Amino acid sequence: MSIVQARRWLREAESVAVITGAGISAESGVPVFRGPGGIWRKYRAEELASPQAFAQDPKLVWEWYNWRREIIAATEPNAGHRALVEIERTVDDFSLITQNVDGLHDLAGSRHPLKLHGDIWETVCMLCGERRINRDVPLTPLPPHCTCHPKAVLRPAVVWFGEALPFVIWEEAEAAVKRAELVLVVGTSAVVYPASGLITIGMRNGAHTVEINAHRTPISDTVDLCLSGNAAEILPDLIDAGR
Ligand code: BJW
Ligand code: ZN
Repeated sequence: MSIVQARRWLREAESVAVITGAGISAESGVPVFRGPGGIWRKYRAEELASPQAFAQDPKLVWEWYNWRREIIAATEPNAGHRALVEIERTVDDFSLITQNVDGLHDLAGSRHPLKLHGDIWETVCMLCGERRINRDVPLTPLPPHCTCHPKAVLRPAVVWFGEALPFVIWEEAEAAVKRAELVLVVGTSAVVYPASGLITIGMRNGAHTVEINAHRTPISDTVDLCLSGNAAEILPDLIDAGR
């Protein structure tokens, strides 16, 4: 089986769900979490992306986000992000589910990316709960504070380990993979739950599943088809001779 088969599934599907991870933004220059380039200073994502880490050292965690915001602010969507916008234009029932917080799907023109893990360009007040868009790069002083109270600390509006995913977005994502005839899984190590559980839900509900990844992952043996390589090349190739 090959990309020809994937093109056929894409052409024939009336309902398509795409699940993306950090790998789709790699070609734009955004570091992935796991594997080469996934370490910041000496820390892994699992050590920083948690409420406990933030409670212990909010400045350190914000420094990590500042570093990432600086990198992301200088990037642009790549051909992979743009190919998904093209696919969205041609499929009646299309859902884009992303674990990414970088906002590159929005910038590319995707209409309604379902952001499972939040948005790095938003802050939320730990005291009053107000969410705000904030594009300051770098953000200073650290940690930033809310205007509601001198001691009210802002955190990034993202989902950390041990925290629940936004309920309504999760419900939409789950419904989308249940309806989907084709689930495309792009650039994710598929090790973080519950996001990776969406792939299994799609499979159980009869979707064809296609993984696009530079390396093999724990789901490579269970999906219907693996397309091995760079998402920024494979996604455009998928639609070239497609619809
Ligand atoms: C390319 C490429 C190219 C490169 N082209 N490909 C034990 C077992 C199972 C589960 C658990 C467990 N212990 C704890 C859990 C649960 C935990 C979890 O899953 N942990 C695992 C790590 C073990 N999950 C949670 O805690 C979640 N919440 C939860 O379960 O809540 C329960 C609850 C219910 C009710 C009330 C309360 C609680 C929350 C998970 C949140 C994850 N958050 C992060 C940070 C977000 C904010 C931020 O960005 O800072 O999300 S962690 C990080 O990982 C980030 C990502 O979205 C996520 C996934 O990473 P992703 O996208 O897959 O990236 P990588 O780097 O892993 O992979 C990149 C891939 O791209 C690779 O495969 C490359 O090969 C590929 N690639 N270049 C194509 N050019
Ligand atoms: Zn506040």
